[in-house]
Amino acid sequence: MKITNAEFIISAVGPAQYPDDGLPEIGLAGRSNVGKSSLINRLIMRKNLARTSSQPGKTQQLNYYRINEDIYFVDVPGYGYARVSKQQRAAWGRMIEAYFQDRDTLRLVLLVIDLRHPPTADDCMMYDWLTHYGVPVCVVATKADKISKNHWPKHVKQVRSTLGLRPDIPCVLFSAETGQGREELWDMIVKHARLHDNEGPDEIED
Ligand SMILES: Nc1nc2c(ncn2[C@@H]2O[C@H](COP(=O)(O)OP(=O)(O)OP(=O)(O)O)[C@@H](O)[C@H]2O)c(=O)[nH]1
Ligand SMILES: [Mg+2]
Repeated sequence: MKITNAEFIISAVGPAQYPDDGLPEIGLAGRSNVGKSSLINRLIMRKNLARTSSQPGKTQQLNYYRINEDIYFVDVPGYGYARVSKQQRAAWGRMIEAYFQDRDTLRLVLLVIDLRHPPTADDCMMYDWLTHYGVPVCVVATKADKISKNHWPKHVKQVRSTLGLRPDIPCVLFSAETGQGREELWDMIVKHARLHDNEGPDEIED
């Protein structure tokens, strides 16, 4: 994928602030600090467009990035961070539920998991929830650079079995550090975003 343009659009706290131009969206879900923002930066080859932090739990809004005037990446606040209040957690839950459940332009959710460790109970809950609502999911097992290559298959197997991944749900190995998995992920994204394009009502072919 050739990136000609990538820009930050808005930090949205609710539906009223979501863009209304109908472009397809790819959502990023995953534990706090797992590497969602780093993944976006690597996909679009920008060092720091999506804000990354060493302070987990900092992303509290839905951050919209528009790529090539074609598609949005939506960086969703991470879950499972212990040091947030009950009220914050409840507000987070309402916000992401409203987004994942009701957003018509959402084409695919990249569920980002740390390849090094078995998925947490929160990861499993998120996977179950997304599939329950029929949201197309691609699991991305990131930080692959942190473990040696010969251990990858064992870890991928663990991710698949702990989440109880359906065979038709892909699990892509990724590293924001090395760029591994970038092409595979773009193929997935293009496929899902184009599905919508091809079905769009005003698609005229000659
Ligand atoms: N080695 C390595 N480090 C990574 C990778 N991806 C992310 N990191 C590091 O992990 C930390 C968290 O990354 P972020 O991208 O900010 O994580 P996040 O999921 O966006 O975090 P929140 O916004 O708090 O939910 C940073 O220090 C990154 O540099 C990776 O593929 N390999
Ligand atoms: Mg982030």
